[in-house]
Amino acid sequence: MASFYLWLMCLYWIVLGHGILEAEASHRNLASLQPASPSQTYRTSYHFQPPKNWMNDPNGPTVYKGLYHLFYQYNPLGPDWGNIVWAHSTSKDLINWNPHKAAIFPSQKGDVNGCWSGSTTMLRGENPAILYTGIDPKNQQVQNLAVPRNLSDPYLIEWVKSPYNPLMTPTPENKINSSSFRDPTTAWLGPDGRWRVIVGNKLNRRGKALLYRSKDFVRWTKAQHPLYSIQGTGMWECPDFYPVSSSPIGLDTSTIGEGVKHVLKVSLDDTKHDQYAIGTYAHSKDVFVPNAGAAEKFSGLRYDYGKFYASKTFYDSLKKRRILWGWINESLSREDYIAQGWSGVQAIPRLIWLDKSGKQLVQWPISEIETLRQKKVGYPRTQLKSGSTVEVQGIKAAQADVDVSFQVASQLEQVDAFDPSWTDPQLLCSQKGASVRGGTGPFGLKVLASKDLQEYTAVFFRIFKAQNKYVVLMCSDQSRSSLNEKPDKTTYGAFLDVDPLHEELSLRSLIDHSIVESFGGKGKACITSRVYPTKALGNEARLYVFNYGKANVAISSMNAWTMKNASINRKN
Ligand code: DQQ
Repeated sequence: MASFYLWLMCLYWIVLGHGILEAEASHRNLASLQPASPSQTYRTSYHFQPPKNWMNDPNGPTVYKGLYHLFYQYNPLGPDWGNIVWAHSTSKDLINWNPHKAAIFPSQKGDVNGCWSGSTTMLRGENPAILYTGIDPKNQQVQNLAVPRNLSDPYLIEWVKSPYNPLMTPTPENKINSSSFRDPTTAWLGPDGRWRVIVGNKLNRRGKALLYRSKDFVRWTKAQHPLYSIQGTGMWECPDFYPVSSSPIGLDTSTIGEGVKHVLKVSLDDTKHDQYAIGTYAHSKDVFVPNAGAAEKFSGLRYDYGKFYASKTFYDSLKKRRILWGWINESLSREDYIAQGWSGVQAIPRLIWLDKSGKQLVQWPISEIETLRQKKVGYPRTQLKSGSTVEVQGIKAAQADVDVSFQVASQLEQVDAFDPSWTDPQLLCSQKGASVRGGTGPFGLKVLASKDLQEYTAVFFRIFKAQNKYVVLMCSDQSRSSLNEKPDKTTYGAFLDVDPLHEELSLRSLIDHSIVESFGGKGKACITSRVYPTKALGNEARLYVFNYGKANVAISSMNAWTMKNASINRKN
């Protein structure tokens, strides 16, 4: 650690001399080329997005001196991917954000062609350090370190880079492909006092989480074996590795011990899905051992079955919880998002923990989002008759939070049979969309709907009877979401591990102009979609609850709120 602090002292001198100042100047020049007036039509009201331009992965979210920090991949020059820097915002509540100048931008040989994704680690004494991928002059992916210049600044405005960068490089000896070596995780400290970090990689078609160890966070040695790898999965982007327990109380990233399970998440470049496995971290061998059946291709477990990628968790030491951030990209064509002048939003931060079954994770929007709830409409218990579509009136349906619970236990006589060959819920949802009548279901919500129902996004359930259990399917059907033919309207779906005979079926949707972020079964399955209505815009948008199944269903409770605008440097 001594060498680390010595380096930090030298760095003050070097940086104050010239390095950062020159880089800042060129950064400002680039910023002046940004397009003047981005389109507001599909901008969100309470999801995080910069005022204009391209945004992708959330980077290194953390909390420091009572302030939350979000860094993110950003193109200061325009609405398409490129010229990537780490943009930076801070917040007291994870909802309202203040923008700062970019924290990390090309200024060294080790990142002259881009500052790609990475993570923050709290070193001893709660000092933050960022490991990130730099793109070097040969366009090789290398791993770099940056630390705050002034630890007494809670805003962490200035970051200085290690003169030892790059700290991890691809070489012919280590057989690392220089175009598949990126996105270091938050590091964790082993019982032997050494830090560990994983970096995403692939060798041929084998996806890998390469493991590195270090005593001082500066000199890193590649371990003989990866933490984990799977043949045939392609490049693993943005890996994440963290401990969980079956309570919403989160664990610090370095926690190990009896009863602690670990999650390995990877963002699969091939499919653009964030998949995860639950298992054990065998720390004496430094390997991840997935639970039986959890490994192969991550057995289909996803954080979100819609649009949600390159996600990252952090341990919120303020509130003792683990929080998940994820990037929701556009469903517009490239041509259309460039014309729009911006691209990409961040999902609402989610609390994440292990389900009591131990088989999957559960997610729920952080409670701070409820401070934006404004006007509430509540409905008493009521029957939703077969074939009915009822408007939920009295709220601003284009920016709303709606939470509804259904009871179907007494309505399962007419339920359709489940065919065991139906293993792909997305395919099943696209074959059995919102307008395909079933025994019990489809029932759920029609959101961002036009008054004439020419446009709507349907988020709904459908129940089937398998041999000795009921199967619940949760779908988000975008096929009618817009009269505009051009956006991608793929239907999404997930199986939901809820027993409808004994449990209510809950659905919460966060609706925000062009985002529908839905949580089924109290967060056991999440589906996020981007939609671009042409009629159901602003005050013209409507919200309906519907039941197109043959059986009636009961709404046991339903509350809906208009959401206030968060202050995120956006339209008001
Ligand atoms: N985005 C970053 C990469 C990462 C990818 C570049 C994932 O570091 O692998 O912007 O979206």
